[in-house]
Amino acid sequence: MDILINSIKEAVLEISKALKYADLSYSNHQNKTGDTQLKLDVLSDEIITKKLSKLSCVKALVSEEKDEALNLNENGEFIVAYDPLDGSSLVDVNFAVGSIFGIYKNEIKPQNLILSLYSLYGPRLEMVICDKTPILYRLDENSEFKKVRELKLKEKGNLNATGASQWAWSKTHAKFVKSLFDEKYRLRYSGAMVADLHQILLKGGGLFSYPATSDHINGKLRVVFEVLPFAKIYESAGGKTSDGFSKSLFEIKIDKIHQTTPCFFGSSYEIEKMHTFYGKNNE
Ligand code: AHM
Ligand code: MG
Repeated sequence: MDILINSIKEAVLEISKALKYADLSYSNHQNKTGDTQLKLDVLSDEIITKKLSKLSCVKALVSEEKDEALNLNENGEFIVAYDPLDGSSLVDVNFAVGSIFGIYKNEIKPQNLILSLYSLYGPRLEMVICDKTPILYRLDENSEFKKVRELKLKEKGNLNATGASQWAWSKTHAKFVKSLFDEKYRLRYSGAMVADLHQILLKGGGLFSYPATSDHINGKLRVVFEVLPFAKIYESAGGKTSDGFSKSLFEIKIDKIHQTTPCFFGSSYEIEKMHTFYGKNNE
């Protein structure tokens, strides 16, 4: 596992360098979810693929930017699922973006997710690595990731990040979001889940949600390489997750590698409050 984590760190460093100077234009291809790929999405995917393909412990790679799983070593133990550059449409405005990784043992099932990692390319380069508890690392002047601290969520926060178009929200979701603002929650939403979830996690609490909408009834965010890696991190930090109805995002059944789901991540208070709205008035 250490070899795998080190290779991911090397890939993250390389992506961070590419972000500074590489071409910001679009390619001619769409990924499986229909997004036109930026050249940077493709380059980040290639950097990760090149690094991880060298490892005999890697059974397969599953990427947001690949239509199918890339099978590597039949006897490998780990399937690495990743979003190579989350929030990539924000690189042109110079916002923070990141890479998200979920390491599954033998087979892609929620219970088999044994390690989650993400990087955040902001003013500093940071990584969070979580097996049992999420730990924050920051790159130092010698290009080494140094441990900063363990991350824990409080019972309740005061930030609210909710995605998608408001015209497409359900009435239930709109009422729930309003109830948080009525409680003096403050709006924080950049459009890169990796940066928005990182902010809530480091500030100690709040809610991030990407609900089901009238145009996308299963939400937008992808289960295998976006939602479950963060669900592990939030639950390990003492928070809670749900798809709006479930007790945890880990209850989900995975049928397809590019499957999406509505998702809620937060401290206990916000998720419990969400259930009081979604449980009663489902309209
Ligand atoms: P990406 O992986 O193609 O960058 O898309 C995922 C991103 C998330 O990071 C973010 O939370 C969401 O899409 C934003 O979508 P919206 O603008 O609909 O709120
Ligand atoms: Mg993404």
